[in-house]
Amino acid sequence: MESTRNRLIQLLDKADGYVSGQQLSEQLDISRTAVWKHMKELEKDGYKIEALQRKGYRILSSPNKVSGNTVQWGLNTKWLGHNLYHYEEVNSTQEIAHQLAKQGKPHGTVIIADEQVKGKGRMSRPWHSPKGKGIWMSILLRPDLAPVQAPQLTLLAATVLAEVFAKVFKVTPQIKWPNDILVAHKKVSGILTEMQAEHDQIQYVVLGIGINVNQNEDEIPVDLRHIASSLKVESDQECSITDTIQDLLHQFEITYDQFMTQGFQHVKTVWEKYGYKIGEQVTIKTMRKEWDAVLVGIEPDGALKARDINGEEEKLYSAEIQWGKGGYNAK
Ligand code: BT5
Repeated sequence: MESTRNRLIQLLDKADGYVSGQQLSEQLDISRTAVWKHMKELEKDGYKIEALQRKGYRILSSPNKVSGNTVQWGLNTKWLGHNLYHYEEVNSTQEIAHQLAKQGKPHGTVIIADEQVKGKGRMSRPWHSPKGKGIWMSILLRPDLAPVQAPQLTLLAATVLAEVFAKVFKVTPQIKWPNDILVAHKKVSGILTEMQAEHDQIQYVVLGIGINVNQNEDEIPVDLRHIASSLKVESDQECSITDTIQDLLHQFEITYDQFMTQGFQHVKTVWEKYGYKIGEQVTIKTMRKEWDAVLVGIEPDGALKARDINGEEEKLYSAEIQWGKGGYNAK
């Protein structure tokens, strides 16, 4: 939605000071009265705008709420999130992303909700997405990749989340294969990658990202409290959801573009730096057998590589990984 209002925000954002009504009306190709009306709309959205007679307009502050405007105001990306949909309440941003994908919406479209009433994890597991407490977001991608490479995007997204959590929240994140981000052994974020493919070519991918940002401990459902946490609990700071979305989109775009031009190696290196239990001994359980092994790292096809006591290496695509007694298990 490159709407006039978004472009207006971008112009004000880029300006170092005031922008005259005349300039805005020329650049946006609308009347000065229309410019003024847009300003009134922005004020309704919570922006504080200063309008001085001979100087023009200046944004003094943006509202502390998530909206299409607030996310795009100051968003430092070239293609990601320029087409952005924000909803107060949805069943699942994944559902909406699939609908938009089928309508032909472009690569880089982003869908964000304040609340999901049917948020979902893998294998239709529920994902708790309470109002205003986290980031519930889906990114529509149209990568020129073969379907077997899709898991790389999950791994890539995990590295982006880990890097942003470390930098912004000053926590020590770990990535638990295949799709969880943990802080202090508890899950603060999960990724759900869904794909539509035809003739050995990806049509589109919907990358769902759920992040517990501002929940207090007692706001995490009792049955999840032993395995789940929030960035607020772990970092002791409440953060702006809008700023965090912007940081994530900025970092995601850089990492994605680098991956498309230079390949998987960088993602692999960063992933393994944050990889949970990498280099450590665990017990692996599959349908066929159970054995002790050391987790070695990840493979370009998204598999987890493990080495058993005889030095034999095996690639895992689906397995239960256990450590210690009653530890938190990966599937
Ligand atoms: C995931 O699944 O971790 C993927 C979560 C993806 C959520 C995003 S939000 C935006 C987009 N729209 C959606 O509808 N989904 C995506 P999985 O690995 O299957 O983990 C699911 C399990 O995590 C559940 O069975 C619970 O045990 C646990 N869980 C549920 N809600 C949680 C939460 N808010 N925080 C931590 N753990 C949670």
